[in-house]
Amino acid sequence: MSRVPAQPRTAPAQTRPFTVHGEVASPLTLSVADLRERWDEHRADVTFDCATSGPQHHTFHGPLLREVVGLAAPRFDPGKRKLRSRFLLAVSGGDGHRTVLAWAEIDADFGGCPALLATRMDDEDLDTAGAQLVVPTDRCGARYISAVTGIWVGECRVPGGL
Ligand SMILES: Nc1nc2c(c(=O)[nH]1)N[C@H]1C(S)=C(S)[C@@H](COP(=O)(O)O)O[C@H]1N2
Ligand SMILES: [Mo]
Repeated sequence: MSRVPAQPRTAPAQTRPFTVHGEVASPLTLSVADLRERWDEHRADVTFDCATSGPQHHTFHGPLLREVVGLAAPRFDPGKRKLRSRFLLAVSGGDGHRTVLAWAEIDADFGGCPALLATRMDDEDLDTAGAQLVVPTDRCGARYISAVTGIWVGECRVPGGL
């Protein structure tokens, strides 16, 4: 009886890490494995509507976006709610799709949205695909950015204004 040679044990393929950068004291470079290991895992059962393919249902797992971005320490005084409410997050995917959230949407003192950076979608770990932004309070799917490559954090400035 011939023996099938054992498959070499290789670590699962990983995408490039993504960055949390901008007006932050401690910029971060994180893999999906880092997200899994360094923060508490939350779960979101969501249904969102896609303009082209209709309602989509998924179960996501991953850390809260506000906890991950919090570790990068956005350059606001955490005790000053009005200053926190000026901050924006721009989340980019590898294909150029991008979106913005206000920090206040996810801040527990404001909108309190439990947005996730998912490490798992349904039965699939996202180490190969890349982390996915999950905005459970959104009715439509456009902000569920897949294969996240970067999160820019910074203060909203009004062009030409005070
Ligand atoms: N990187 C990236 N993420 C994306 C998009 C995209 O074009 N690029 N499309 C969004 C839109 S419009 C929808 S409806 C959902 C679709 O998610 P699904 O492919 O899991 O159904 O992904 C979102 N995330
Ligand atoms: Mo969509």
